[in-house]
Amino acid sequence: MSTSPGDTVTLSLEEAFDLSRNALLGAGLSAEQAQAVAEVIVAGQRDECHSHGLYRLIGCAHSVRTGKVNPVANPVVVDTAPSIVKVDADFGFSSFAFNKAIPLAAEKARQQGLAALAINNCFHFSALWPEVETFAQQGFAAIAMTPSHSWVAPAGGTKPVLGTNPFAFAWPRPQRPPFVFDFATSATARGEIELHRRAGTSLQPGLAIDERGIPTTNAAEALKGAMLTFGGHKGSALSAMVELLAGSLIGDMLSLESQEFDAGAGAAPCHGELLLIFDLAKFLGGALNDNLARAERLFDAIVTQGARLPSQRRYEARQRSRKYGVTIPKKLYDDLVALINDHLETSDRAISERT
Ligand code: NDP
Ligand code: PYC
Repeated sequence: MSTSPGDTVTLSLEEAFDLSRNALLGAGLSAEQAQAVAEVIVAGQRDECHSHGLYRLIGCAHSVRTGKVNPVANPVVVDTAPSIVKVDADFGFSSFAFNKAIPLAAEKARQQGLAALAINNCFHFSALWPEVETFAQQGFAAIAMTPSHSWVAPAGGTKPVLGTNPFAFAWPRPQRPPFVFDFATSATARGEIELHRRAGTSLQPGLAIDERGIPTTNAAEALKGAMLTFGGHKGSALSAMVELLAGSLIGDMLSLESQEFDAGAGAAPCHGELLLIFDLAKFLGGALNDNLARAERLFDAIVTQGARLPSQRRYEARQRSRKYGVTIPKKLYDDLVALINDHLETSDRAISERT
């Protein structure tokens, strides 16, 4: 670990993982769940997706402390239909349940050509790209989507109804990392606004309105008011689709219901997630390689004019982080150490009260 005069701390990926795992174990998560959650958080920080990196540990610990998250969740994978897998996350964090369901979902996609994986009853705080990327690394194309809490006003409205509802896609590429995009259907992720609030910086215009429905660039006001969708009515409709497919279709909570279930506790959203996994070989048979090559033509036509592919920044950040470690604000590092120390003090006190 090293500190710099610029008030930042640099950690190796191993140190970042140990810090995360210790914070999660200290919060009371089982070893298996802490492992799965630490992995997704460190992956976010490693790829410089700051809104879903180490800062999320604070929210995870809080979510466990509220008593809502099941710290010893035991996800159960259910073979629901020839092309449908469901996993009941047992009110633990989604990543743990997702990991358990990967093998059956991949097997079904290979058999049927297309498989749906529904995660139910999960607390969800993470980025979706690690999940679609996992499937693309096995040669599949994949889509993922999930609701959140009702923080976002529909286009033309001022009251929060929709979640920030991310949508992610991955496409496998021969001898290259997959093509991946992953974004909220709100104009930005709520995590970005929370990072602005922590840093005391202003938002770009067009992201949110305050409680009176007036546009604001003040992060605290935006968090109290409503976020806006990206692309106006287009983001609004996509967001509603996410509510329907990753909520109603899989028998789980809408963002509105997740917010009600939270009842002011401030825990991570609790709902479901839907993934669709496509087996290219099953779709294309002997034409697989030709069509992968046609896809490469598309990517070439994008990058040769100077545009970049989504995920390119992330892959570059990944290389950097592997070499130099990850850099976070010193305030965040101090908050995380304080989180671990608080847990240690609480458990010391509990032991001395018992003896
Ligand atoms: P952004 O608006 O930053 O968009 C991210 C996507 O767009 C990435 O795939 C990114 O690639 C790509 N991108 C950005 N700029 C360009 C460009 N100039 N050219 C091409 N591609 C570009 O993300 P959001 O703030 O909307 O979301 C951030 C994260 O928050 C997501 O990972 C999402 O899953 C997560 N999230 C999770 C929620 C949950 O409920 N679990 C809710 C909402 C969001 P690259 O990464 O390479 O820059
Ligand atoms: O950043 O919008 C967000 C978010 C919601 C749940 C997890 N991340």
